Amino acid sequence: MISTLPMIRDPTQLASDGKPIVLAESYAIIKYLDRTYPDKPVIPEGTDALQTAWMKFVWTVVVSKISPIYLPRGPSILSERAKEYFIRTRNEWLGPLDKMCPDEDKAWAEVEEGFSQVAAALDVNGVEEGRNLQVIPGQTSYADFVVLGVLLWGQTVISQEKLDEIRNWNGGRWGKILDMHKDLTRIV
Ligand SMILES: N[C@@H](CCC(=O)N[C@@H](CS)C(=O)NCC(=O)O)C(=O)O
Repeated sequence: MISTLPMIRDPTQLASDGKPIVLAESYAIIKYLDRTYPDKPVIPEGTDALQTAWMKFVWTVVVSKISPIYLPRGPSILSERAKEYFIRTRNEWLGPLDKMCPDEDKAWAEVEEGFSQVAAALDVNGVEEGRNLQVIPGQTSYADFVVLGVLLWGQTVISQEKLDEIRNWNGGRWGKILDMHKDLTRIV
């Protein structure tokens, strides 16, 4: 049984029981999509270790710091039914949402420091011709989606003013990254 999001149902591919493929777990979903639709792989051949290590790095320095800011804002964008589920389960799993981020200014400072670490890691690619906007220059891959995911989550729960501030951190790096992927990241 599927119990987490993201999940996909692919009606064009049938499993051995004749039913459409249904999958959860982000990494399994990506591997499936790359295998089934190989035109634009998001995990280029031979880069699984790199992609996974990058995901863990961004998780440690940014996602773990920004989640206590984002999560308590989650209910504000949910329907009544989803809101009840979200608050109940997050309180149970993570502790009270309203006590998750006692000092927001301090939390944002840590997030900014985390983004700076990601920017510094990208700069190792070189800074010319947008080389520091992608983990693999010239090729959007899963590792880029990890950062984009954090920014898109922000678009749903924080103010435009704060988003603009983030876009401008590290010389406007995050705004450039969002803009270069705007066709992929439109929230519908
Ligand atoms: N390892 C899973 C984790 C996914 C996950 O934790 N998703 C959360 C939402 S962001 C979820 O569905 N939680 C279960 C719930 O809310 O009932 C993946 O990478 O897809």
